[in-house]
Amino acid sequence: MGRRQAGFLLAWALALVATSTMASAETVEHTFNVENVTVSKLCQKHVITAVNGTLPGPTIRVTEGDTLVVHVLNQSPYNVTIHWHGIFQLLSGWADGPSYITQCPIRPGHSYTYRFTITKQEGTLWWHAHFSLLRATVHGALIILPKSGRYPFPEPHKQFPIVLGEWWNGNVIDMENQAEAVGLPTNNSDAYTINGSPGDLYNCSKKDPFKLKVVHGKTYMLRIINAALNTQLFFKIANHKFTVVAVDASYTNPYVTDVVVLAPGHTIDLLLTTDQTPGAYYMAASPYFSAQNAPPPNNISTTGILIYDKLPYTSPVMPLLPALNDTPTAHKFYSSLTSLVGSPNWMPVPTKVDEQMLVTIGLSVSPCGPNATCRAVPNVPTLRLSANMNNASFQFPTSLSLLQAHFFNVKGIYTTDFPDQPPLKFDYTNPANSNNTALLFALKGTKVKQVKYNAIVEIVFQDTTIIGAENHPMHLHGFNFHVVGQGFGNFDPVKDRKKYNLFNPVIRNTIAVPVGGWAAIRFQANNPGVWILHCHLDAHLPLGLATAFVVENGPTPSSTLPPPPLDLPQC
Ligand SMILES: [Cu+2]
Repeated sequence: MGRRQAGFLLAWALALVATSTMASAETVEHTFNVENVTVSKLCQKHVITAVNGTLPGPTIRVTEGDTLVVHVLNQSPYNVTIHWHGIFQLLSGWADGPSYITQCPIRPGHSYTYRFTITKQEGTLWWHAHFSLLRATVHGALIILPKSGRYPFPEPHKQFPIVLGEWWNGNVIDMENQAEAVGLPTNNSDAYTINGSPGDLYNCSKKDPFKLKVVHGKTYMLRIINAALNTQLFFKIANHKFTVVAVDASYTNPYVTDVVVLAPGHTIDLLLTTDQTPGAYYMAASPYFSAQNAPPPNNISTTGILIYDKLPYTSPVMPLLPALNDTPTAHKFYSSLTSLVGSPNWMPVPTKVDEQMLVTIGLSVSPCGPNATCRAVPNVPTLRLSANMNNASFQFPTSLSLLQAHFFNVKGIYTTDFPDQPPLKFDYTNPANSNNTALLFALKGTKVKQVKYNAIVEIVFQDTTIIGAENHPMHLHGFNFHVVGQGFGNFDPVKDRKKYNLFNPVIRNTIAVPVGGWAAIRFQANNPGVWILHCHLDAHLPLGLATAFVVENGPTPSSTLPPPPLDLPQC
């Protein structure tokens, strides 16, 4: 065989290998029946709203490049929408799902088909309801497998989704309506859950904890999702270490730790090596609570059990979890993550910033509203608790979605005057702000920020101590962003910018802004549409901790948002 022929054969063999491991794009189709079902939990029977009768709902598995088609049939008595958390929705903004932002809700007895292609992302994401508090029980994992069939780390023996949740003994829709009527946030939850089960530390929950059966000496991938509504969660497995390899479906430099923390909305992919004495070990999640001047949450850990194969049952070892207010442990984890330069879909940090924004986030009070009596401020029935960004407390529209208003040029639904800077400069993190009534008030409105196609946006989120500082997990739809910096206290534009990581900052879709501190993010607005930016604590979203980006069309058909699908729900 001549050298040329051998070279050809080698090229052919490589091509064959490439075609055999590269998955070709497919259409993956699901039907979601959203319906009320009766379940037993914490010693009682409850009626919950769930997808296809399960909690968590069905796990969706796709390969990058696939088109996902989900027919949502709303057989529940409530309005519902489904959001595909972390999916870019390139030119498919009509499928993003937040109610009154990209669509009107799907009314009871109606249906809507979400259809979108998953491009340039792989890893663990999830789907959840984006109406009222329904995501408490309407959520599930969305796993995007790499098109190449390969990970930037050794192939794990097996992989498992671990969905952390939060449970209320009561109807969450009624709960939100009651809280809204009197201008207060919703009540704390009654339990946390791992894959739907509260676990051994809760009453009537010993029968059915989540069990993960493993064999000794293997490496497993856990795809952890925080689907809780209002609570950041620490997660540990007794005696075991983790190697974090991705967060929010973006690869990270391998980070070894025995504890991780996830804010609502976050996901973590980690590798777990079963290298301990064969036995039973608890996995456990407990709250990280940073809010000042707020009632502390339930502090009973949810547990599951890691069980090494072929063993007589032994009583599991319990991990020692961080304290409820262990901000140093949470911050160490969040600030130690870096992106894996050059890994699939990795993007360098945009350097030239077109839109520079400093945005305060925090609590406030706002008008109670006509014909209502509020109880948020003693003896002042005209004021409700609210939350705001740059002193604007977001009011959701009710007659049309923002995306429809933008696309069809309907005036009067929103205004484009969301401020780039706080309207009033003050010492944002001075503890004395908590009782400074001059800073308390925020007006309601539907203010958005409009940007040109492909604009580079930098947002510095600045927590305030008004009413009380708190770590708010800020989630942006439609884009990932680079977290170029974060810290405590007031952002210092000169000193803090010098310390930005512009080389390998972590890439996320949700940033837990340090309590009484700041975080700086950058993204490129390369997706025309309307994209909500909001606190992923469901206690704060209806209070108004949100705004939206209206991203204009670009110059070409491939940078222009197509018209809505014909079955887009009507308000
Ligand atoms: Cu918040």
